Amino acid sequence: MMYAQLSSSSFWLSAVATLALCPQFACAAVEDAIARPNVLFLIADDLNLSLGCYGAAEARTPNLDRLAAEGVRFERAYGQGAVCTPSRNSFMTGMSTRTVGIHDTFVQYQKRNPQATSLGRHFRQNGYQTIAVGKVEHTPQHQDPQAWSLRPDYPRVKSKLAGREEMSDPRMPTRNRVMMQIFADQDKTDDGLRTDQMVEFLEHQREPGKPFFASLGFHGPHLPHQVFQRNLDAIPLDRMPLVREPVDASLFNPIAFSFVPWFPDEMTQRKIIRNYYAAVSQMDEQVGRILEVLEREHLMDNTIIVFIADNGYHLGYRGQWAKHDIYPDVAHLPLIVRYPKVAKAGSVARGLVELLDIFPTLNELAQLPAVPNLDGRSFAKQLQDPLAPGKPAAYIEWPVPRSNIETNINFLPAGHMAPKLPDDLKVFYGKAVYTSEWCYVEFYGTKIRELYRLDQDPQAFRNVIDEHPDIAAAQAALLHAYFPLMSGKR
Ligand SMILES: [Ca+2]
Repeated sequence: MMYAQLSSSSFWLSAVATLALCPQFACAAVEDAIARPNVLFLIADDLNLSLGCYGAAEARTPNLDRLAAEGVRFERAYGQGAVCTPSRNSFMTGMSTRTVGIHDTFVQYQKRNPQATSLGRHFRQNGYQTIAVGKVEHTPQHQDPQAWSLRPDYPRVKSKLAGREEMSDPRMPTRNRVMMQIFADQDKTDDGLRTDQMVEFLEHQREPGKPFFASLGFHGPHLPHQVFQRNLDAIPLDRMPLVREPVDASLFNPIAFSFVPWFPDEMTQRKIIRNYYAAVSQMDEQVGRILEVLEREHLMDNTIIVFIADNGYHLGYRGQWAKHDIYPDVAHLPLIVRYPKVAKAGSVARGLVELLDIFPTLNELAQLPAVPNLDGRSFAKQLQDPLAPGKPAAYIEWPVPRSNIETNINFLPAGHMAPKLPDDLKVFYGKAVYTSEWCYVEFYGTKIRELYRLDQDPQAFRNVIDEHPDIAAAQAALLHAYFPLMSGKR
């Protein structure tokens, strides 16, 4: 906690100096001197690394790129869940999915773990005005009722769409389907309306004398992709990064994925990726609106801005146009933190972090009382020194129902083999551990093991487990220590 001590002493020196200059305690300078930092927590939905600042050449994300240029971009951040609910329940409580007992979309953490303190509740109980706009927890049922001072209703889009596009797999038209909604340039998307609510808060609803913890969960780039025509026009269809499966890729593993592999023609692939990129741009525009307001309200210096995605998304890897698994496109996420008082502008932190580390990090930066039993670890040191080491490993899990696997087996690509499924398993848990160089995967209850070398194979196509038995054993030990046996089985 060296950072907290240093900051604490400098904070008191600054407060005392200001008091000496200002005998009327109510003056604005004193309020500034004793103010804790505000927090603005921005959460994208289903966003992989398709941002300019993460090297996506054709992405149009000037506002998030600016945020990265003024803050710290984390190169190795991982989410703990493969879809919204487990991931959000994990990072909003600072606890692992194994602790909160949530692995899928259908379990409500308030029922499972009512004692879990949420980020919003903790900041509120420590003197913050708190607000959540849009999809922060997954649904109202997942909300911590004690978390928010303000929780405006989800706004409903009233604009008439300027257009739609839908593409689907003729074999599985309801399962493998991507949809897009096009909005007229002057109209409001879901994210536009949510951003209006955040702007209203920042401009008119802040409580004087209190710091705020404001969170905004965007719709974008989740399906249906919501875009303006200008977003589509700005993205070059002919330059979309199609996934090229290497010739020595391992066989498709039907246990690993929730969806039937779908390899549409190249133009369809380009369009799906272009539409996704356009949806990312639409969301980026809203980030820009919020940054403008922060500047206008003179809040940029004393606000910690955190931008993340809850989970990533496949744009063609293994024929997947979805999430729901534990491979890099889904697990490896954007994380940007801007806080000029601590974070070194324009730097890149290369050590591993997990989303569940955000809770203890914000806690440390705001110097609030520690919360016992959090699973996360503060990455505040990496904000000051991007070369500071990260965690030794990051973990994610996801259960695939047997019925999905049986459907996958019916639609296996040519030359791929169906594994024999154990008779007694209704759900197959994929669990992965990521380390600096490796991704190791097991499917509990089966004998399937996979090892990928991330520096040479970042999307995880080539299972090299037979070539590196010692490394596989070490990774397996990490995984088993973190995710213990389930029902006596691994
Ligand atoms: Ca999501």
